[in-house]
Amino acid sequence: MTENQNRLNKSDCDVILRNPHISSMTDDVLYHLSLSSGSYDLQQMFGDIKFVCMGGTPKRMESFANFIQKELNIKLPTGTVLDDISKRSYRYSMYKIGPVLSISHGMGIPSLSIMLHEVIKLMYHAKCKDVIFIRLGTCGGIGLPGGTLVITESVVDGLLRPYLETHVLGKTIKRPAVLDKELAEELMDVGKEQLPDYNIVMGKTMCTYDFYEGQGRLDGAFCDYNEQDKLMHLEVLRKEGVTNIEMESLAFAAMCSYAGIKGAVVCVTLLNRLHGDQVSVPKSKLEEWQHRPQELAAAFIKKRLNLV
Ligand code: R2B
Ligand code: URA
Repeated sequence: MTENQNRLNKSDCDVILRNPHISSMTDDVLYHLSLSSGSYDLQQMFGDIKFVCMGGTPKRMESFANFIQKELNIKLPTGTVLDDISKRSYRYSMYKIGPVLSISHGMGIPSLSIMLHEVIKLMYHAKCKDVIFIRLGTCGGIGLPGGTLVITESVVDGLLRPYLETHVLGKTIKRPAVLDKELAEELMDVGKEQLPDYNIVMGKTMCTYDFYEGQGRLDGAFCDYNEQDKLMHLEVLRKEGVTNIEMESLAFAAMCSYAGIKGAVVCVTLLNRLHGDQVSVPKSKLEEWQHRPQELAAAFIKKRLNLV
């Protein structure tokens, strides 16, 4: 099926749903979001979404929801608080604040990919147009101090390959992990202008399937290499231009790109991996750093909405 056949009528939606089965389903259960197309008017509920912001933990995405609500000056009915739309799933948490959806994706590619399948379908059912997806995350820096904001320019896997390799019907398939360059540059410009006190860089993000051995740490339950092996490996990564390591960007970039959605990844470094492995920053500092990607996203959204 061609891209044009899959792309809905432009006036309806511009997400590419590469699945011919969905349009004939009378009820599509978005099980992990606790929503369904048969029981809810998804277009009425979500049709105005323009920005889907996601991050690992339910708490962080709740705090982003509250933050963006204040930043966009969106009033809630007196005496009410933001509601977690997906609370009945006990999997992800999701908040809608005007044109912004704030949603958690858990840790790692499998968790993110389940959520993205359902959110991409949600965009399709809701007939959303011109939606931008942004991952707001944490990472380990390569030669960058803690607190640095890294806007991902390109993504590679643990073998430095720029695509997501996944298994479908017993076959290995490869999907290019591509992010929108112009969006990344726009985020960089907004960051330089609005957040001049923060160290902000654009770089190559390595996405791994594990936090410990997968990222060459010496402090996992297993370690069959020594410190010199680890440092040599990190040095190879640094020479290849890798600026940071995290665990979701590969699937995020591959899935956004395959669905025709502009995607960006903004992560804050929690440590410089050339200096250590343990994340041991004090809680208050950690919270302050984790807020930085949210501040950049808020500044970007306000600019796009002509609120600054
Ligand atoms: C960054 O932090 C998490 C691991 O601690 C993981 O979700 C990631 O990408
Ligand atoms: N998240 C990661 O995946 N790696 C780090 O080193 C820190 C946060």
